[in-house]
Amino acid sequence: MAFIDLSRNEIQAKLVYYGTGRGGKTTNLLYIHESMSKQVCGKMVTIDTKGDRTLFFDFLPLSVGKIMDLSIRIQVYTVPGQVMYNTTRKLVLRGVDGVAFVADSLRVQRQRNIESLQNLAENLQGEGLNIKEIPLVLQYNKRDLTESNIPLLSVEEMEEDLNKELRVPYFEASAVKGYGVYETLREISKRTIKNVIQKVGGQLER
Ligand SMILES: Nc1nc2c(ncn2[C@@H]2O[C@H](COP(=O)(O)OP(=O)(O)OP(=O)(O)O)[C@@H](O)[C@H]2O)c(=O)[nH]1
Ligand SMILES: [Mg+2]
Repeated sequence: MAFIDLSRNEIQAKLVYYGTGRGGKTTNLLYIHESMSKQVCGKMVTIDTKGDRTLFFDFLPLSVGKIMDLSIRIQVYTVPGQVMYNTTRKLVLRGVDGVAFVADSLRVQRQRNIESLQNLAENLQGEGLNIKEIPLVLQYNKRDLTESNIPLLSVEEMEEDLNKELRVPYFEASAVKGYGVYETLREISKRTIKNVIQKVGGQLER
């Protein structure tokens, strides 16, 4: 939940990486954690995993600079993508300010991507939020596999499946190689902070 702490001159916002199981949410955070300077990026906490499956969530705190003397802190979370962990996803989504939706480019995951986005819309609605209004970006992950023999969805197909109505920015990415990871984070952070400042500003004026 976004809030302003005037005693510490700080704004905090919550960002959630959402998407189907094994899509690459945790890998995005690991890449950010390994490659960002320690001044920006705090300690990554991973709560409960089984192999590479997130069972609860990952958490990464970022300090991304200042706006008008206020330090901007972003708390980044991932949800467990596996269908059966919906209760946990709802918990992690509580108080969310912005979402990066990580879609898996593997063709076999086509329906799961669509279902996961629908699940996001439903869970946001449960929080009183509208997927068409919340800061949101899409990431089409695993694009490095275009050079393999594994059947992938084209970007046009993913746009048709996921972004036809939303019309939000999308990024082609490879979380393992690191491309598209920062672009995704930068855009969703920018949108989220802008939104939070509007919300917080509105609260201060009241
Ligand atoms: N080739 C390739 N593999 C990737 C990429 N991103 C993630 N992976 C692999 O996909 C698997 C799942 O990645 P995770 O980051 O754990 O996926 P997740 O979305 O956190 O999955 P859950 O925790 O189950 O929701 C791992 O073996 C990763 O190494 C990518 O961009 N390219
Ligand atoms: Mg994970």
